[in-house]
Amino acid sequence: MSKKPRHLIKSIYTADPRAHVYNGKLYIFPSHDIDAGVPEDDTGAHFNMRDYHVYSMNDAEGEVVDHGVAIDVDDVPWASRQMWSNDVGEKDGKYYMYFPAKDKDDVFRIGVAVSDKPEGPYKAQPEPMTNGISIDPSVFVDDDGTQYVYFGGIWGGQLQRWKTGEYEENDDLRAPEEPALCAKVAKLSDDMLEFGEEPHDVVILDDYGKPLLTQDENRRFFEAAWMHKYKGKYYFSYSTGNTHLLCYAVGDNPYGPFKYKGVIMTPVVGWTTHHSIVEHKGKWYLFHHDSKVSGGKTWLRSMKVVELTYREDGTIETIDGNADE
Ligand code: FUB
Repeated sequence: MSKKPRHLIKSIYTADPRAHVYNGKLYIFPSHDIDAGVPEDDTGAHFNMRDYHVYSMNDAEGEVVDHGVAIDVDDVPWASRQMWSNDVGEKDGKYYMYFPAKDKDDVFRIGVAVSDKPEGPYKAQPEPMTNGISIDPSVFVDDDGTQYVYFGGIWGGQLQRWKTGEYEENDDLRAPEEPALCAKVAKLSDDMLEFGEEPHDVVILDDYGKPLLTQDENRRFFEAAWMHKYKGKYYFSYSTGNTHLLCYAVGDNPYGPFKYKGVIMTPVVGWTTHHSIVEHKGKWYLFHHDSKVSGGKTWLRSMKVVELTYREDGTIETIDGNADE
């Protein structure tokens, strides 16, 4: 594969692709963007998605199979709107989709839905997960089989409303010179339906061992948390949101702290940037999205893939978000 990103699907709009290898194949779990006619605002109300499709590929260069709708917002008893970025984990042959949506009080919560197959259909649990707050859940399985979910997103993702541990309708972030709000991580329970522990903060440190500050908008966490392991190190990657970068930080265990290392991808066309990183058949891939196909409409994105290159020292070569195959 050339090292320029290529679009995977143009028949419908797909975003936030989370990729995993199940049964030897690449499965992709994206959001399904639609033109719902909701005016654009700072909370992201125009991202008014209502269902998820699942995709699979035998390899990253190959054909993309659309398995159709895996679950719709009407199938989720507690949800009202905005089915944002989801992800799917596996245990003992069952598949668990973690997804955010606004509940009937317009608060983002994270729920679980279960299937016998990666492509679904998925059946939702009646209530969101306890402590399942904010957006963008992603699943990471460590070599010992322990499963973790990373999650959270500021601004429209409402993480700032949980600053005190309780929900408050207050969108103030921490002060500019204070440590930035962090993504969260928690082990999953044995039945995969709840967290098996209180969520921890995912702290990102600068070169001097100090947590990144709220004002450090080119490096601090905004949304799209993802974890992968490369040569025994834990790579936490994420979007910086309003500065439109995909960045990464490296640590020695799944909880961190993680030391900031650099930019994986420069800004793409569109406001959001989002991704996953996965190894398949001996190569590493970055799945991501941009808004080129829709002519720049931020809420109508299209998923893409590009091969990722690690340098000898374990750092990642920065990819030009604007280049195309
Ligand atoms: O797709 C809706 C939201 O946009 C996601 O949850 C964010 O990460 C951003 O990509």
